[in-house]
Amino acid sequence: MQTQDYQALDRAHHLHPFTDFKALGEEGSRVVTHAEGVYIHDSEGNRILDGMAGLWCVNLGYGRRELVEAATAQLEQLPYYNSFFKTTHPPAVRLAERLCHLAPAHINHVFFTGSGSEANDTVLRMVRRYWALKGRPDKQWVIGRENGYHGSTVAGMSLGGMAPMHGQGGPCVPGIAHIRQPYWFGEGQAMSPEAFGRACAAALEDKILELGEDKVAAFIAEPVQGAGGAIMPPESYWPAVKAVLAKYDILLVADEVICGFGRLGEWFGSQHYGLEPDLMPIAKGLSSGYLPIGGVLVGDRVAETLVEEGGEFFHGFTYSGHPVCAAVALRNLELLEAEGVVDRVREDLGPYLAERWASLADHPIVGEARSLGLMGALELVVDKTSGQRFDKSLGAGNLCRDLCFENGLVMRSVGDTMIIAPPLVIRREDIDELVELARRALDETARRLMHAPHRQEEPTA
Ligand code: PXG
Repeated sequence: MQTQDYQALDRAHHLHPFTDFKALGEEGSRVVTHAEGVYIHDSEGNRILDGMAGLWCVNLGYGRRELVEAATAQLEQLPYYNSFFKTTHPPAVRLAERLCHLAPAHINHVFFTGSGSEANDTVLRMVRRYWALKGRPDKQWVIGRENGYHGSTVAGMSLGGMAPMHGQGGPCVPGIAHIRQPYWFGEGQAMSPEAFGRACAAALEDKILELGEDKVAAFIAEPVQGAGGAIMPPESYWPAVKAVLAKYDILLVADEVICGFGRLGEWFGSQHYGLEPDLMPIAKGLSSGYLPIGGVLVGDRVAETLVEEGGEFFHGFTYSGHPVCAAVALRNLELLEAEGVVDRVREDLGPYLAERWASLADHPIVGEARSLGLMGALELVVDKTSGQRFDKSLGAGNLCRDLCFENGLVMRSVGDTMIIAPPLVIRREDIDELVELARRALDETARRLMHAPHRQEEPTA
């Protein structure tokens, strides 16, 4: 089949996630056919540097034989069995043990799911169950953040703070509230980053008092917001949030679906910020995306109550701890460990990316270049000194993303924020290439937009 044949069938039958179906049908999808290392290849013969590790997940890069062999061996041995009704199987047991070994010392249990969204559905049920068992069934509210992302199931999107998602197919799950995000570049520049971080934590306390200080079960947040725009909070933010949660005895859920498994140079993003979460939803990098698997890592406080006082927890999925997915995840963790990938991100690749990425800050349409570990963002602006954004109608971010793709780089856009999160096995020379390709796309974006009429947004009052 040729590209056009795939596109015609795709248009006729395939409804893509997060997609304007009609617009895609008119344009035609890009057909990705194979991949190797940090590169994907399309049906037109283009080789493209994957600056997004698929969708923040292919941490070990493409084409790892070891993962293929782990899957094949397990498919032959036991392709499926469940872990309901008092049964288990070796891959689930071994993966559970390995995960708890890698997790912080106070985390010794895991509940498996098929995805990050299912992990967050599990979180919502588990925190409410925990407080009910503690004799405090009034502690029901969960606080999330505007522009946070926790998945696309009904509970996942309700916990997340993506307004366009809330606007479709509602109403959301009751008992979930949101507070402002610690996005200094976008919302906090009237203050110093440190003062802004504290103000965002104060918003958490205000919300708790508004809902009732005895009524809040948990706070859920990504250590660094991923889908919201690679937003690293000011250093003052997490310590202040932790203090508020301790004051009102509220559980912390650190959503590690993106930050986990080395992205920020630690096994879990929580460790970078010194968080001690009660629950950590995981997915994506757990299997480097080779097969779908997720879970919730459960700290001792919650686990002991569920185990000792719980009786049956009426929750679970057909594919909870799927043996083939678990075998691949286990092998993935072994390889990340054996190859020292996480340490290399922290000690070498993260600092190297930080230095090279920061070099883009001098570009005329870049208002900020930030990174942590192997996650980076660029803020596109029409005027560097004022930080003024391009007029929304110009779609600067999407234009830049499309130009990247045409020039051999996957860089994602969230509004006018450009994002990278490459495979963790990227080498220094690939980072050089990535930065070079990004600069070329910025040049071309600037060339096209600087001549466009209405290039800047009307200042708001
Ligand atoms: N939590 C976080 C922090 C995520 O980033 C999920 C939960 C849900 O995981 P599943 O496996 O159910 O998709 C995610 C997923 C994007 C993008 O465009 C990000 C995600 C998914 C799809 C697109 O950045 N993150």
